[in-house]
Amino acid sequence: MSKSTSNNYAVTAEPYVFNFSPEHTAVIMIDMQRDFILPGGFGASLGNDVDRLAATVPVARQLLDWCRAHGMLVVHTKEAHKGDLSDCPLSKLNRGNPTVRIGDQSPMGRILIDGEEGSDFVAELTPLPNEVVIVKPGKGAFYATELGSLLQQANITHLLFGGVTTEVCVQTTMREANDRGYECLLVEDATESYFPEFKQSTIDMIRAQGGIVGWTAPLSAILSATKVASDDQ
Ligand code: C5J
Repeated sequence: MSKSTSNNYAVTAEPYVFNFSPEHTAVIMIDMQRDFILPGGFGASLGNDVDRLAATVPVARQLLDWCRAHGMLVVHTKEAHKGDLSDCPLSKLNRGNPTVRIGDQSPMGRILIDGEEGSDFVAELTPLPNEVVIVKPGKGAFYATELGSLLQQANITHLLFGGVTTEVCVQTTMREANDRGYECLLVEDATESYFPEFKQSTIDMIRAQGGIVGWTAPLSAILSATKVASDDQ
């Protein structure tokens, strides 16, 4: 294989510097859907303060814009089910004995059903036509989706993560990716939880023990990442 020189980026991160090449890196924006972020959606119906999540939207947008400007593969995921709920296990449907269930009517259509208003992305984070959208029935984005084969085909080795919620779908997907050999970085202010202490614990867990799941850094560290020339095999 011929050798070419490409630009890598070195990001000041925890637990140590994270190096990546945009060519082999994808950004995965997890579940920035109205049902989790806007009043009247699923998250709000469970009694959560959705404003916490809404505050990450501009940061997530800046992250996407940086990645777009650097020609990176952009992947958006959405947690959504088929209208007949055939991909929603009963355990998920009934967990917590909720008054409002997945598939029920809400002010934004049927909750977490693909194609309904609430299952769609918030306006600021609408995918561009050339970007990938993964519809996932689980918390992890690799489970029962085409994400793994798609990343392999695109020669992706590194992943940047943002999205909601930190300790549920973001962390689950990051752990799935870590087990599959990807070098993963969570962008701390591009992710949020309904529970601030869960967000902090997740960040701590990810970067503990020398980065047992991966790295974390704020968006500012990505924006000010140092360019370093490297030999690309
Ligand atoms: C949840 C998610 N929290 N996207 N989904 O149920 O994290």
